[in-house]
Amino acid sequence: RQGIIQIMPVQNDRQPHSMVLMTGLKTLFQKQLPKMPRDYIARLVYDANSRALAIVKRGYKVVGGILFRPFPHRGFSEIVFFATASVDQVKGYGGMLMDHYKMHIRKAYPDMNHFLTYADNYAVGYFEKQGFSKEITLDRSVWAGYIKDYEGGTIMQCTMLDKVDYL
Ligand code: 1VU
Repeated sequence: RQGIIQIMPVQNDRQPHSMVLMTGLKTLFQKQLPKMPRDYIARLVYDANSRALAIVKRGYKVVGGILFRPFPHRGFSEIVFFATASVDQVKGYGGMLMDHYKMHIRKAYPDMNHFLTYADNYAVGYFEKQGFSKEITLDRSVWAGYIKDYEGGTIMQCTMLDKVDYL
């Protein structure tokens, strides 16, 4: 199984394997997002309302991850944390993970077409490449008070089009 990479859905269901992957995600985000308070990252990773996809090597080693909070009744999902491990950056893992996330949302929540995120300023270019824009077309009343507001971040939106097959 050496070198095998999988993308696995993760949530706090108290299963031992999920705990291993959540700890891996927490460690990854704490390392890659050093400006975020460590306990804040831990709290959100283990939160029962958080969902994640992890890029996993050999069944347990987390080398990339996306943590998100779906709001199905509001039609959007917030991307809370997104990172790949330093040694694995610029290998296409980030793009692969974002594509997989879009596909995952389309399957799990067919009526959810919007993603919002507070991007770190230096990651804005990256998110633009993944289809995000600084132009927020979703009405403020839909998301205000739901998503986490970060100082020094730029709010960005991505909208999936019905006619595009992300699956
Ligand atoms: O497709 P191309 O080859 O043309 O481009 C690549 C890559 O060159 C480009 N890219 C960027 N472009 C502009 N600004 C950047 N900062 C940037 N980083 C990469 O994007 C294309 C895809 O690259 P990739 O699929 O190889 O992506 P990585 O695996 O390198 O992952 C990118 C991230 C940003 C996730 C990675 O560099 C990382 O973990 N950085 C540290 C943590 C971070 O900044 N995360 C985002 C913070 S915002 C947040 O968490 C709230 C959501």
